[in-house]
Amino acid sequence: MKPRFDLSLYLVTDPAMTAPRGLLATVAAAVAGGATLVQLRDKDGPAGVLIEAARALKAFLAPRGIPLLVNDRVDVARAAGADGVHLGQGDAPPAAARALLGPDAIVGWSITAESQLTAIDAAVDYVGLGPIFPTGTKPDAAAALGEDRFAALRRRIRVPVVAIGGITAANAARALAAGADGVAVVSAICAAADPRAAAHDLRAAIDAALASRARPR
Ligand code: TZP
Ligand code: MG
Repeated sequence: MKPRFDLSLYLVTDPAMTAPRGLLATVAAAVAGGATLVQLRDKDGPAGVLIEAARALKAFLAPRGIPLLVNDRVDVARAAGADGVHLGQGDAPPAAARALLGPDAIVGWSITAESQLTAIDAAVDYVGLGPIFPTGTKPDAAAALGEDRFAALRRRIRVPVVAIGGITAANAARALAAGADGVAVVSAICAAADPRAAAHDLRAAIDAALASRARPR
């Protein structure tokens, strides 16, 4: 069965930002603070290093019921027994990943523009939409969508959507108000002096925003 996944506070790791503390320690702190999903993202890591890192993360996360996804690398996800992949426009198409990983894998897909909406097919479990706000973390990121464009695109997507790009505890509620089901963050947790506290602050902002959205007006 496909594992249940909760997009509400999605940690995306960065090798340079997690280096001082260590990847596993940073992920553990984020989980203690309330992260619900983890993506191993390392654009330059050799396959062997990535597989080892993914295996260590999977061993930590699985007993806690938190799925592990791997950015870009279907081969690494498969070798490490990760729960799925997160793919972008330049990666293997979702249907190809699905064929390799099977029906139970979680397949995420990045969308940055309206022209990409038609490529969302049945293999896609959720969409990462962004950047919603300006970000310094991804130098080749498209220009920030802003909340209004984000909301307009989100309304045309039938699967769950996680917002990404420049999200912090201070603006997470705005991403959720624009229709996101959750927020994905890199620097707000990985570069924080205290990643657990940072995740906790995000968690509080998200929970408050989701609760106010659920309340009938
Ligand atoms: N994809 C779109 S923006 C982004 C990615 C991976 C980087 C988000 O990083 P941050 O530090 O949360 O702005
Ligand atoms: Mg990619």
